[in-house]
Amino acid sequence: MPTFANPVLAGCHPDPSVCRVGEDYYLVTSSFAYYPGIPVFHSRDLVRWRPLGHVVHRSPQLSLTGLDVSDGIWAPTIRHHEGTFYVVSTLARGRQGSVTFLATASDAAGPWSDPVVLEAEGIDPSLFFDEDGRCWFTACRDAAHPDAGGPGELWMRELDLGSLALTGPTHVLWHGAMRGAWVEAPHVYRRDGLYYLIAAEGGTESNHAVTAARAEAVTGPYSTDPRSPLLTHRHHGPAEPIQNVGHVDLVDTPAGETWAVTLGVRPIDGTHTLGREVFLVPVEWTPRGPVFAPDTGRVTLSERLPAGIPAAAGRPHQDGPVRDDFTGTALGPEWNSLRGPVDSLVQLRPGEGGLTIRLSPEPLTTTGTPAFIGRRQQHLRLRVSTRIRFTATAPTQEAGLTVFQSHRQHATLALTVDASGTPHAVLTAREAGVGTRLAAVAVADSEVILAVDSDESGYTFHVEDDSTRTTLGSIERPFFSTERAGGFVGVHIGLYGTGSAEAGPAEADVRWFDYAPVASSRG
Ligand code: 6LW
Repeated sequence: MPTFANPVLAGCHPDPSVCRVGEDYYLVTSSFAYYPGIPVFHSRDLVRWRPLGHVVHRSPQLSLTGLDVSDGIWAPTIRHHEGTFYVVSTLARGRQGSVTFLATASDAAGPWSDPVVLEAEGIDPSLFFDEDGRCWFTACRDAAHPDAGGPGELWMRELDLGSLALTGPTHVLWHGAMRGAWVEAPHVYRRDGLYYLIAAEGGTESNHAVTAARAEAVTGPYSTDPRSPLLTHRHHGPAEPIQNVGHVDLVDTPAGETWAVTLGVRPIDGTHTLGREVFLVPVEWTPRGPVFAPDTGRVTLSERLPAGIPAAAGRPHQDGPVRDDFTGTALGPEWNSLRGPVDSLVQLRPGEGGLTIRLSPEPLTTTGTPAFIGRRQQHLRLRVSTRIRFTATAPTQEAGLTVFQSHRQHATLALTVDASGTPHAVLTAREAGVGTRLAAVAVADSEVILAVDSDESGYTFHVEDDSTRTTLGSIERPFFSTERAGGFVGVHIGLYGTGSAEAGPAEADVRWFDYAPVASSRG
């Protein structure tokens, strides 16, 4: 039986939502404080996903300034109805608290509309288009209900498609199946005349689970599916390669099957660094409701291909080009900045190739927009390297590579100068905001290769000039894990440049950036 490899989208892509239009599937994920926001992917087979664009791609569609990297844009839902794509999402923990918004587009690649703010409390919004053409908005919020077994409450209101405003009464739908746990990530589906409300419970960590309820009318009353949880790895033990599964969205295929996308993580010895990734799971509808992974009862690293999909879809993914020499007219879709665009700080050199990084006084340690671009780490075994030319004029100027978990937790391998003006490459680790200089080596040339090797044990940093290669040191992998750093994101690896205002303007030239996966059974 032809199979494919899970995850279908590796690296930090949590809270997946999927819809189908004819033969085409579209998927969105959370993007937190990274910019552009809400990546949109396209697929014809549910297995191979290609980046298409972003929903939040113009500034200032939404302001992410001042936010922790794990706050910001959470859990979008994508739907398509009569020629229009709809995405609803929340800007969580922003300056005005949590703000729920809706954006529309006729082409999922964009341009997307400016966000329309919805008067909606809570997070994890979703839309359900019923057969009569009415559109129902659901989300989860703090419960203030005597029946609530936990802090979460799923609620619903109608969305008026003309005015794009919520209208009519609020319907309280459900408080979950697992007493005491927060219920979130609701999506409504209609099957054989019944409405199914599928949610996540237990939190996005090891107790994560999929639960369900159903009703005869879209607004309820919903009764709990007694089989809940319908999918969880919470009891599978630490040897299970995929953990924390939950937060599903379902899609029907043209061949008549149903599949779910779910988030999950691949820990090693109890910690994960790549973030929550997207896994694909078969679903079978029965008179009692959906059955997830009917053959195995679990999300697996190898899964049968959806019906009607050619075996070629299951072959190992062709990774994108290893080398980015920045010869395009824009940065590729894999590149992100923090909390807003960096057009004035990180610039392509048209015609010539390469990248200019203008050092910014904003360091990586704040919640602003530093001169930084990074891409998700999607492979555990990996070599990232960059050829960079930079001559600092003061020790407060630095430019180089960063392995970035958050503004409090990251490592930098930077070109700078010491107090006597001698050029150095310096490896620094920052944990909980406290920086520790781990190693420094004098460099003879202003142009060097900075490199980092990642594997199961950690990250090892090197500097190379034309004649020598020096290893500065290693940082153990758990240092960058979500378990240690907290929050909701995985590692980004990228380029940055920072310098104090007194040191004056300075630029670093990046010739190229390589992202080279190393063959590994773990992907
Ligand atoms: C997401 C919610 C969650 O909105 O994490 O723990 C949030 N639960 O479902 C961010 O991914």
